[in-house]
Amino acid sequence: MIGKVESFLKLELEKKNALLFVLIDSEVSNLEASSKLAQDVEKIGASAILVGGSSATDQIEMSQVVKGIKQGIKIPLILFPGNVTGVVPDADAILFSSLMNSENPYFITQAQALAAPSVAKFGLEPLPTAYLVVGDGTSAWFVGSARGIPFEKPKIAAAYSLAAQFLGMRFVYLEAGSGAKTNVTPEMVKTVRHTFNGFLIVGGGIKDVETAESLVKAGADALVIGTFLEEGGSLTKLEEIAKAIQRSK
Ligand code: 1GP
Repeated sequence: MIGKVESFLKLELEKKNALLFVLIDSEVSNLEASSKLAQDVEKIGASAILVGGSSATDQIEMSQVVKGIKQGIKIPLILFPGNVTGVVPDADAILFSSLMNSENPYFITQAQALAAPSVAKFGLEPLPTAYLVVGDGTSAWFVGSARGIPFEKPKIAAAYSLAAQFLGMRFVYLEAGSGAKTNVTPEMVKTVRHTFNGFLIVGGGIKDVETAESLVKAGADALVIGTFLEEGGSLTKLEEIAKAIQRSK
């Protein structure tokens, strides 16, 4: 069933060519900094805040950060769990993801089974997502025991995305990994776009307008940016990225 957050994202996508999601790692920024950051990025046009990541494992801290951020924003707060510890109350939705190209079944279905009762209990809207790790050497790749899809093999990413669609998943997240040196290529995004008829999220290593524009032109529906801000990137530049992707499809 399509819930409120998914409907909101679809509506946003009708108004804007592509959306900006900002990833906040609850273990990098403290509560105060995270709340302020979320409010600031909402003002410059971000459509959702993601909280989580594969290295965020302190559930108590995450819970506090989520609660704190939620009070100050109107855009959806979506959990982006790296494990069962990423499931906390007070968020609006969760990228209910299967790391489809993991070599460990735990990350494909077991963590999901362990987490599902809490997702229901906390009233989180599950966004059914195929999480595909591209390349190697990142935390998401290592922690998730992923057999990274080679950057230059877009057809493999497209095959996984089509499988995801056949399995009923409405979101695909092409992930190069947080702080990745190389982002997912526009060629891969284009190939997946031709195959996958759902909401296409792309993230990992995006820090400039040019890259962001090329990924959106290739067919990304939303870009996720995290490290750029963690490393002190300016809000002015993020706003330029937001404006560029909202008009460039
Ligand atoms: C990581 O895709 C997200 O899971 C965002 O990547 O931190 O490199 O922006 P960055």
